[in-house]
Amino acid sequence: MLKRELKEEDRITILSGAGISAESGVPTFRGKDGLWKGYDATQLATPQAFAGDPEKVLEWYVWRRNLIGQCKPNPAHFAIAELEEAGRDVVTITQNIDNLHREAGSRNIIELHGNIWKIRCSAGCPAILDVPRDFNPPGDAPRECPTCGKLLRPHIVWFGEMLDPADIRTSEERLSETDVLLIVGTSGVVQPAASLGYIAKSAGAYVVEVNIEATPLSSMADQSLFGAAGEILPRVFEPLLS
Ligand code: BV8
Repeated sequence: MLKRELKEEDRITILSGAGISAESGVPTFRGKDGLWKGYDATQLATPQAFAGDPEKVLEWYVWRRNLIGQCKPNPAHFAIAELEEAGRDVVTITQNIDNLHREAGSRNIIELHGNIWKIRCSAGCPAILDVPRDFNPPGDAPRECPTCGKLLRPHIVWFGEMLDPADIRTSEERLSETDVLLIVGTSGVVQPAASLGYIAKSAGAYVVEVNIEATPLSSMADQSLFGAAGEILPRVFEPLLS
């Protein structure tokens, strides 16, 4: 499968996007089903949308939690988790907020854009709260900050918001010492996540893109594997899992 043989001592990094969860039933952002409940994510996943109509944004996340709550990890998520469980040096840097890498068993995860099952105070109180999976009504979440009473918001990086500098730093450090980078299921459009792959490339990593189609990142990749992540990843990692 890979032109470069995977070695047991390889430091492997995965940079994943919405496409790795497509086979789990989570809509992608820019694919054919890319509209979330008819909304353009870039119009609703913004601090301005939340400031202007918080109820509409919160209701959209309730709808998304309900949908994502019914989705299960697919063989792509499990293949990465199995590598980690086999003791390989694997880190997953994901743009996804669906928690499916964790639910598949991965633990070395950097969630660049947050997690849909976490909420935090919209006025800046430090606590990050978990949204109970069995909340009633399903998918909904507590509304008031227990500290200050202000509205709670998803612990998610919206468009126009900075990523956590610690996540960026940790990602950059990892990518600068990565032997093999797999860029899986991302259209390479959203910044600064889309540019992270270049750090590994310039540090000498072997870069593999896994996608159903070419993207702006394809020209940087040493090898492009076209197809569904759920079919490709188990085959790519098979030599390290047998
Ligand atoms: C910021 C949470 C700056 C929300 C998300 C240059 C530099 C810096 C910023 C910018 C810049 N240019 C533009 C910007 C602004 C913006 C941006 O990038 N806009 C885009 C639309 C052009 N970036 C930001 O706003 C970021 N913030 O940089 O702040 C700043 C500076 C100073 C002060 C203040 C701020 C924040 C971006 C984070 C946004 N939040 N998610 C939510 O989900 O509710 S991003 C969102 O898009 C998701 O996280 C998603 O993962 C991500 C990226 O999309 P993809 O994952 O790639 O998904 P997509 O649908 O596009 O593609 C799916 C791919 O999978 C396709 O290629 C498809 O072919 C493939 N596929 C499908 N099925 C399969 C498959 N592959 C394999 N197998 C399959 N089965």
